[in-house]
Amino acid sequence: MHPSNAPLPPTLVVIPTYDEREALPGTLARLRAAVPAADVLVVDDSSPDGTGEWAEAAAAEDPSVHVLHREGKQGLGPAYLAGFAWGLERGYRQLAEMDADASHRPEQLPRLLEAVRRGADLAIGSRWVPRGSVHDWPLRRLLLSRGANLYVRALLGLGVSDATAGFRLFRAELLEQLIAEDIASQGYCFQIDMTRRSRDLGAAIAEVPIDFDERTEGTSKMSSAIVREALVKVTSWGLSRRVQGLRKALR
Ligand SMILES: Nc1nc2c(ncn2[C@@H]2O[C@H](COP(=O)(O)OP(=O)(O)OP(=O)(O)O)[C@@H](O)[C@H]2O)c(=O)[nH]1
Ligand SMILES: [Mg+2]
Repeated sequence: MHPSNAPLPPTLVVIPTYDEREALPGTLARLRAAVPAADVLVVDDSSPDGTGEWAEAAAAEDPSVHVLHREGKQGLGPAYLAGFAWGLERGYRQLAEMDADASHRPEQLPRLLEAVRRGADLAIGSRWVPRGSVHDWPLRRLLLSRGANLYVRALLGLGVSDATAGFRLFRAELLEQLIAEDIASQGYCFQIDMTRRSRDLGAAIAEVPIDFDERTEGTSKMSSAIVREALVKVTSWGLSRRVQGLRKALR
């Protein structure tokens, strides 16, 4: 736990939203109560259900809440990159990723804060380490997440159990280097891509166990296109890694 008397470095929690009008109010209230010292940036892709307008009203009431509006649904990756750029420009020293649908428990954000306080450059809230868990997920999603992580592990050897996790905290210095790179991944693949690049930059990556709850409000944005993107990119990164390894061995 983050000791409540220790001052928190300027911290921004970035929450991407698309049609999360039902889920966002509860998530935001829990987050503000759990870690009142952290600021929040909602990055909304012009949700048709009015999430952006609701977030705007919340920001007018609470100076710690901010909103970035983007034109049309452009994917999770671009939303995060825009949110990170916004936060880094404003001098935040650590920046978190969190879903709007309360799948990530805001009350467990202190675990990530503590891991970075202890020296990690990137803390990942992980479902697939001891004491990590998933609640109420259908078998299909469990198999997809487990299978994706095993595939990533076999091809990329990241040494991370939950490379697709979306509950994370980055130290600003690492994020500055990452966003200077050309990151084109859009869906889940964005999380794998950020992990891979962090590893290549020599970052200290820590996984902390979290409880992941199935969303109870709103609808999933998960799609077959998102799975396809991850499969194609992870395969091509894995192959080029093998080719590079072979080239080195033949030199
Ligand atoms: N700004 C923005 N946010 C997005 C986009 N796609 C998804 N999100 C948000 O990203 C977060 C994760 O998306 P989810 O739909 O919960 O995806 P998921 O967790 O894989 O799917 P479920 O487990 O079924 O909830 C949520 O807060 C979404 O609202 C997008 O294109 N733009
Ligand atoms: Mg979700």
